[in-house]
Amino acid sequence: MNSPFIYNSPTLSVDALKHSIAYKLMFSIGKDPSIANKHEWLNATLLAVRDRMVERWLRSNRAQLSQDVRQVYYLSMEFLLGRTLSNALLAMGLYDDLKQALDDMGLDLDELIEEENDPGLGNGGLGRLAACFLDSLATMALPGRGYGIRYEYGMFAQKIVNGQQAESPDYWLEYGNAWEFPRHSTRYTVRFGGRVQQEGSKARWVETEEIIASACDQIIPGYDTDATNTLRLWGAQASSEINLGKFNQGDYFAAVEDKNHSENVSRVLYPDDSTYSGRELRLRQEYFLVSATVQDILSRHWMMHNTYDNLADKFAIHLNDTHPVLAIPELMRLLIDEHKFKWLDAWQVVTSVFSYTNHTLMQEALETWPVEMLGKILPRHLQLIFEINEHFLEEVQKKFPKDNGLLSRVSIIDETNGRRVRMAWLAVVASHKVNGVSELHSDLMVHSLFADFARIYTDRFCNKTNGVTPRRWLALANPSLSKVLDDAIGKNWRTNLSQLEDIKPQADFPAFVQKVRKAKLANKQRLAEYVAEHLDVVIDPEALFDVQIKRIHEYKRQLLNLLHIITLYNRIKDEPKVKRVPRVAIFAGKAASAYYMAKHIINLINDVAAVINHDPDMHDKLKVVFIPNYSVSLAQVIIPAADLSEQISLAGTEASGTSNMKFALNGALTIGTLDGANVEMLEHIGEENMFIFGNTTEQVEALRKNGYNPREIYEKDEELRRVLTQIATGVFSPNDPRRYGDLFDSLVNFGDHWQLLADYRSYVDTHDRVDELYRNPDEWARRSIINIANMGNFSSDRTIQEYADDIWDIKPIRL
Ligand code: 26V
Repeated sequence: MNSPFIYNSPTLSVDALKHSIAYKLMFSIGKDPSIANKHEWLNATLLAVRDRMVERWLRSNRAQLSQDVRQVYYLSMEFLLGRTLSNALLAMGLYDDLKQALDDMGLDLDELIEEENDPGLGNGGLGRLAACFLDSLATMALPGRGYGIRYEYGMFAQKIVNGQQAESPDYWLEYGNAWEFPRHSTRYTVRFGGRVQQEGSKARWVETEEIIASACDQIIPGYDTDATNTLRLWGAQASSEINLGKFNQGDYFAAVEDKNHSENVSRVLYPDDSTYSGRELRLRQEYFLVSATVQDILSRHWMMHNTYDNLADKFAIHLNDTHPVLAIPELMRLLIDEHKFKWLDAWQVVTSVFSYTNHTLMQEALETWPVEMLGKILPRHLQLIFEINEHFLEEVQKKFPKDNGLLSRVSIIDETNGRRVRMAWLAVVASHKVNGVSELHSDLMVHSLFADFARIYTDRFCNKTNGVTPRRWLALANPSLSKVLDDAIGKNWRTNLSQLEDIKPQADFPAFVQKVRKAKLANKQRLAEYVAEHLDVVIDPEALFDVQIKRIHEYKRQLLNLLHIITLYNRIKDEPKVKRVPRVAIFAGKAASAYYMAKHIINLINDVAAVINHDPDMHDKLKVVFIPNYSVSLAQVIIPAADLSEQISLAGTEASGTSNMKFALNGALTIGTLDGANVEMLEHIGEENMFIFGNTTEQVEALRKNGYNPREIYEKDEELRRVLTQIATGVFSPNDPRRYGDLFDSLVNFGDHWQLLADYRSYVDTHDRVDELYRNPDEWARRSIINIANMGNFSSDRTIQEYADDIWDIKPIRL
């Protein structure tokens, strides 16, 4: 390693960077450059880069304070940020200088970038959306802050052992987190338990257990602007370090037990996005987030305005799903109990500041808490929720005196189900706007889950179709394609994605088409290298890369994808000599650890992969890979390499999807159902440029209603019958032939809840059309370009602009 003090390429910025990195290494990390390891160099680099963001940050914050604009607080239990270094370099235009600086010091920037950990502080779509939103807010200079929890352990790490998912803890803080600013003096007490003491009309919440929430800030840089935002994450600290009583009695372990109990609140992310678990620790986490956040919001407001009279003018609070819904009674409590508000005045504030996004209609993911548990952990909040409910039901009764069942259906307290608090109902009642995340989803929302509420509140519900940030999902993830785009239309698409339309005319120019194809090939090579290195499977970059990466869920139907792959396997087996389009089927995704079926599907994918990849007849025709430990960083490698994007959920079940957008933006063609945002993508991209198949939401519902007979389909479709029989009889699990008998049963004998069999034939036939098109590479590339060109609408900048205008009423700050 060269000495950091030999400067041999002196541009000002490069020199300054070298100096700062060496300085950080020695004086912040305390390491001699001659013996520092790569994590220490990485941390020194992160700190040097961070310094360069701080100035912008301070300036932004100062501007925000002085302009005294209304701002939004985005509350989310999850933020899936992905790696930060590369994004910060992109935002500040520092990549080339830093590359040079590190090169001069004998270090490779790209290697360091890969060394940074990827904080998995989210489950999937909802958490990643929150991260895209922060990026857009910052880039558009919109005044907003994210609030979340600083989990010590993120989403578990996934390994595949004997074809099965194995989970291990993800301690993402192993080498520290250079990006964060611990705010040791921004601390709030969060209370639990105790009881409510009534003193006349005044309620006092007493005898509580206390935990300290301590703030950690991270800078969210905007792209190519001085504007930045802040993500504030709360960590739990025990209110007293050790129990002195027990300590003095010599019981040291018992003395620290209480401390552990308190700090468990921010220990680990709940890695389950499929079923709502009703665990007390989860409830404590949710309250921990919102109590600290609402206290912080009020204290900041007081600092700026010295009054609480103008709360609703100055901020909006957004609830990312129902997980932070306790912010509603928490704000009520603080206003009434601590700041002497009258009930109705407090309610007035609440209903003007809150808004809520629904991200799923799936019954099993909807949060409801037992009244008894809420009463035990948050007695005062339960009382307030009852009061809110009373006021609300009274209003409904007045408005719809004749509708008999209505009151019990809309009551925030579900009396039919062992008395539970319906968090989504509370969110709807208290928010001035409620949105879904795609047109189809928003529509279904007001016709199913919230149908009664849509009658009560006629202008509360709206749609905000999701989007993704082009900075991470095109500029960072796909430098090869970005370069082609830059050469063709300039660089401004990064902040104005609609400009991609300007490449449309070029779709007919062979030179441009060749460039796009070359970029795709480079990305496929990059992925092939990753797969060779990590899975020891050789895949051909010329083959069709057919990709499904997302959480493993029955409704997302990875199993349908697999049925098609086995169909192909059989066709090749039957006619090994026939020339075919070579395919690589690529899967990645985690299954919640208690979700038996999802884990079983992972097992089957790997078993099928083992058989196919070892069969000489399949050689060069078909390969299957399951890439373990899916993450944001992996997505950035896989998505740009995809030819075909699998978006095949049962119509009416995927609220929006966002990887569908990332794939198309990177030039993959979509095979998909008319579900979530696929529907709107179709409107923009055009039928000829997508592969749409399967039943529509209406057809799905009709089948559900009028009786659906999967066995009949199984018996009539010969190819399908063969595939299912193979699965059931152990063709892919010869050592354990009954292993997948239950999967067979669930499809053929137990109703096929997700209607895979109903869509199988149209799916397989559509895949045949995919093959057909892939045989014509220029035409494929042309359609891929049309896809890219039409993705302008799906930037999260567009989404955030709509939230800003229609929900939050916020305007950019001037810098
Ligand atoms: C659900 C639950 C259930 C209770 C326990 C904890 C927990 C944590 C996360 C979730 C997430 C379910 C909602 C979700 O992620 N929805 C996804 O949101 C994306 C962004 O709007 C959307 O694109 C996906 O279609 C939707 O599935």
